[in-house]
Amino acid sequence: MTIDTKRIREDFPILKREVHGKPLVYLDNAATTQKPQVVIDALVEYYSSYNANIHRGIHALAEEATGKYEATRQKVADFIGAPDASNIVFTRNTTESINLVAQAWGRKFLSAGDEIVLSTMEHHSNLVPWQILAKEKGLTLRFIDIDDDGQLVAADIERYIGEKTKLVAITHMSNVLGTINPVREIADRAHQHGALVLLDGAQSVPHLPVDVQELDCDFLAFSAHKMLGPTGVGVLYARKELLEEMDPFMSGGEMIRRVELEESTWNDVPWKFEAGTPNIGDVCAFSASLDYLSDLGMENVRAHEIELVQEAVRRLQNVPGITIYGPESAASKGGVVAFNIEDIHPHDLGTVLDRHGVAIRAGHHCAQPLMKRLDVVATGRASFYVYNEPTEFDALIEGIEAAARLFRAPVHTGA
Ligand code: C6P
Repeated sequence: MTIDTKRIREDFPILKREVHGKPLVYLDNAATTQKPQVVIDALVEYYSSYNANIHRGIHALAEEATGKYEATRQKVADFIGAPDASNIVFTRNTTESINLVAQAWGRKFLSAGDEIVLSTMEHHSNLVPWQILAKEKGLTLRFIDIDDDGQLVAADIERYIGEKTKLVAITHMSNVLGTINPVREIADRAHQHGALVLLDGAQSVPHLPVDVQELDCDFLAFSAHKMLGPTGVGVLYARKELLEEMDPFMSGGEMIRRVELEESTWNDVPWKFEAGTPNIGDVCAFSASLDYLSDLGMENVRAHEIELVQEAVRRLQNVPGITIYGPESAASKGGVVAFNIEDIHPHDLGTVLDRHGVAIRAGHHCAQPLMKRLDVVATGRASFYVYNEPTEFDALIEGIEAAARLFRAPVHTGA
């Protein structure tokens, strides 16, 4: 393996626990990842040694907290190759980052007849905000479809990104199919037509090396909790000119320069978009997650997940009646395997697996239009991260065999 999982697993206290008397096999990393001790310690350190509000105090604690919070902003910028810390806005999660763009950019710059290009594999977070905006403004939404391999249809990219397109908002990596989309090619085409590009990086930034300048995206949204960090911290990367011309999203304290009774002016970016007291402790702890991933190296994280996904697919393919969704080639796929097994509802499978200590996700994965496109109501989904190892697939397969025994005739999958 490219990554020393034995050593890494020692850093994650939760991996030592048992579930229903079985060792925990955590395969629900696309939902949220576990946290290493350094991140837990960083959170405790904030509350036990420098808890203070930021940007307003002149005492030592406030200065320490402000320094750490702003240093994390720089670290995030470095992690995704952003030109400057001022390109980084802290939000609560990917969902809020996308809503910020819809409200602060979309409401100001889009008007009736403008088109937004999305895809049929989008998470609800990159769908519903655009539906609401489209209704309000009279915009048209266009959808790039997927082919049988779970990849975007190239002809749809050509057909839908055109003169009327003002924004292409697309996932970099699908949370169900695992598909890694050709976002640089999409950005090139969008820019030729004067459109902007928003990437939903909720699944890509935690799992692949991502460089916003190489990808040439205008906006990138992602969440700390999916990359070893605390919940409650999201990131919006945006080009600085865009942040400057956008309206505020939320308003109140912190985001202002000068307030009069009747009107106000705005703070510099990125603080113009961070109204009120932010999630200081969690942002400071996020710094430790970024260090952890940088020390591992994102190329190594990606290589490790390719190995895991290949092995998982190899084992799962032997299960009678299984359908696996998404690209066949591991090179086009992140560490996610969604599947259905004939005669076994994914929720039943998830429940039986839980009794075996195996945590997967079962359901629509906040991608109901994609479920409809795949003609299923739900799928099971196993998703991997840096601490997973191929030996854990034994428990996954045993759990599936147990579910098959419960819900239909016995099967023999072999190894
Ligand atoms: N997907 C999953 O189990 P938030 O909840 O805001 O941190 O992330 C939203 C989000 C946006 N885009 C994509 C591609 C995502 O995968 C997610 C979160 C989780 O698949 C929870 S639904």
